[in-house]
Amino acid sequence: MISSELFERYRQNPIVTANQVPGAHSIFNSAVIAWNGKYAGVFRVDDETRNSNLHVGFSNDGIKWTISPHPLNMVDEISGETKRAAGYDPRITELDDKFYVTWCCDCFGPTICMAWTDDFETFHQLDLFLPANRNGVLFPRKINGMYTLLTRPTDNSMRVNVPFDSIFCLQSPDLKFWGKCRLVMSPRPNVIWEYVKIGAGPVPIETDDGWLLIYHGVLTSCSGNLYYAGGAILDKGNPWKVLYRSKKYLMAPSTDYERIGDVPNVIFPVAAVKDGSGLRMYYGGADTCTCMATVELEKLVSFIKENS
Ligand code: BMA
Repeated sequence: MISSELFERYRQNPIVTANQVPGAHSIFNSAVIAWNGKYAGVFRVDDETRNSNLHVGFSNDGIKWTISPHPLNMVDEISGETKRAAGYDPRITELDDKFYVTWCCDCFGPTICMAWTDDFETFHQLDLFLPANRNGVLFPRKINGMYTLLTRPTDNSMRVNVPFDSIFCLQSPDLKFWGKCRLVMSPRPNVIWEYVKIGAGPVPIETDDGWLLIYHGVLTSCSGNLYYAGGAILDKGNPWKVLYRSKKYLMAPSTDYERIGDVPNVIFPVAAVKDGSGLRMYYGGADTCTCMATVELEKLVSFIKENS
């Protein structure tokens, strides 16, 4: 038995597999957002050279997706050039009538990229963040007049274990100058499922209790890293202050599509979309496919508070 089964996995998971894009090796860790009464997404598509690209996708119901066969190009706001958006693990934030995509690319180690679009056709890329850095997640509104981003500083060891393990918060008046760096949270040594490292997952959701943050937590075992979903509530005005944080994980890899794949035993949450009183969480399964699970928002917040 895995956990309290707080989330209900979609029965026909995985919802997106490599078969949906010609030449794809895998499609996972992909971001989804409600858009114009439908859904839009930015998908991580690893190709047959094992490079990671971003592709846009559209869906009427958030479940059956049409994904562009072509990697996404971005207009670089600095140089004016159009170039392929190589990278991985995108998130999408709706903020001030625009959609901001944050993702990770390799530039002297992993770092965070950011771009905006208002039509999911043309994407305008902004400056890179300082490497090495991962899991950049932009809040969906300014906090005290400042754009606010969660991030995890890391080292430049690309895709292996990192000595930096904690989530930080940065603020900016203009999406260009970032500072006011604050530690949000570190792994808790006595909470085994997240003792190695943690990273922000979906864009935080504002609730009466504070910002709901779903994150990933990593446990290193004899057979490698296991990735779990965890949950915390952050203070609304001071999001670096953690009000509640569940000692129990929210979801653990347990199905075949989470346990078997390129990297086994991985649940990597990247998007959470409100659906009435519920939440749809989109996550990567075993670094291979894209999956969905649902939960009642109130139930999730209570679970985090009760297990804090
Ligand atoms: C992280 C990232 C993710 C991946 C996870 C599990 O470091 O590379 O893209 O899903 O590892 O392999």
